[in-house]
Amino acid sequence: MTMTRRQLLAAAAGAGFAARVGLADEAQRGLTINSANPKDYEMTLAGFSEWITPNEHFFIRSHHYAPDVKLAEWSLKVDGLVDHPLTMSLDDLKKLPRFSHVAVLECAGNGRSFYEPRVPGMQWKYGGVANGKWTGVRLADVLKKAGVRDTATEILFDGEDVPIGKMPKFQRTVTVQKAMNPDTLLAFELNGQPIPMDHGFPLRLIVPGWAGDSWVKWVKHIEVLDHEFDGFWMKTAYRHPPKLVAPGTAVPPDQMVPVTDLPLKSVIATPAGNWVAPGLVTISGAAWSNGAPIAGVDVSTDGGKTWKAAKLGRDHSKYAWRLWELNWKPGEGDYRLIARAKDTAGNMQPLEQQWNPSGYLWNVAAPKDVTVSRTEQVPAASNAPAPAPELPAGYKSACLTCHQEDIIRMQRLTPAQWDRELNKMAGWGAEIKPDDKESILNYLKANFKP
Ligand SMILES: Nc1nc2c(c(=O)[nH]1)N[C@H]1C(S)=C(S)[C@@H](COP(=O)(O)O)O[C@H]1N2
Ligand SMILES: [Mo]
Repeated sequence: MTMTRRQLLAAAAGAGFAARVGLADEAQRGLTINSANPKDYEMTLAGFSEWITPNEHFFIRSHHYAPDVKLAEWSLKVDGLVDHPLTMSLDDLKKLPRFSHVAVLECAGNGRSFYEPRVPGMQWKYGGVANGKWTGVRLADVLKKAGVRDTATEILFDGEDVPIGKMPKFQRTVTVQKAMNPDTLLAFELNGQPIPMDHGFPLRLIVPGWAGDSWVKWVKHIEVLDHEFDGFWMKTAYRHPPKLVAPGTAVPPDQMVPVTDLPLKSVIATPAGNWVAPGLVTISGAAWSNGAPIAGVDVSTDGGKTWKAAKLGRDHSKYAWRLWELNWKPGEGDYRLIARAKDTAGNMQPLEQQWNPSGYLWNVAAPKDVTVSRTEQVPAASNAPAPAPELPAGYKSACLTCHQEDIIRMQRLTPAQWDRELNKMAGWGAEIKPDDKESILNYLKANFKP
């Protein structure tokens, strides 16, 4: 593939950033670095042209720093409401029957950056998602071996990652019903390789059809409960309102429900940019759901007035994404592309996005504007680096000891949202001296606004 001048410039800019922060490796992997550490790496649009996402292109979402798990010291404990508490090595687990699924792993917050009004959190664009082949054993087989009691209602999973500062530990539960579903796995392989460390080596939970927050990485402890677990990541985070709320509404967590199923969605992978030369153009991408079969993807090149059915890719599997493409022969002009997935139950991808307070499950059929012309359209360059503002006192020690400025810069919040964020961070252990608080807040509000 030959690169356009713009792609070359983008690649060069990426390499420069990578060299500065010592991440040549990841930049070469073709991931966009949202946060260098803890790692939040986004898959690029090119990823939606491959049915199986190779391990090195797989997005990463870690709330804490990745642990360095040593297999020799690792074991899985299963206890709580069971007749026979278990301690299992990876070899013990591998003696159970093996199963594989090609399944989409998508972060609940994927697409959050497109919400209006804006929502704090990782500002994902399209690439907080990937499609991999997961191999492991059925969670149900492990639970049956332990003898789950009838009173069990949910199963708690605990990973090896160590919280940053005073952040709550990443612990999540799934219902007994979903845990016993034969498709729910404890996986030790991704695409035929041991699960890479960033993705949960040596064992992670695979909950096909559900958003990524349930796919606990580095699993070392499974506890069977007969009550609702009340940890932060279940009772406060990863919840959304059960019915429509007006954009911008604050909804108390106890009036929301946990995020579970992935919504029906498609993403346009090509054309990747906003300019193409006239001639034959392939409009292509990927579509997925919570496991409901994709019936088709309709594509419009006139902003939704008329639609044509795309050709679906050959490869498919219940929880996997389906590639699709449509050949298009446009003349010069301005076009608005929209791809809209539908499933066999008759559901259609929405043309308007419903808003929710944490910006989860963004799945609108997003319009993409493309100019077709013989001469390349280069967007007005905003290349001049903005002069670096002077950092307020105490900012580095309060904010940049746990993470870099990348994750702050991307938020672009209102003053009220920055007030709440800084209080949240103080609660999570950021050491903000009372005298420094106001100047830090002013700095955030002035430099990272919507
Ligand atoms: N132990 C642990 N498991 C975790 C997380 C985490 O921070 N710690 N992040 C979750 C979230 S929010 C997502 S979207 C997926 C991301 O998986 P990946 O990094 O393999 O892409 O892992 C989930 N499992
Ligand atoms: Mo996530």
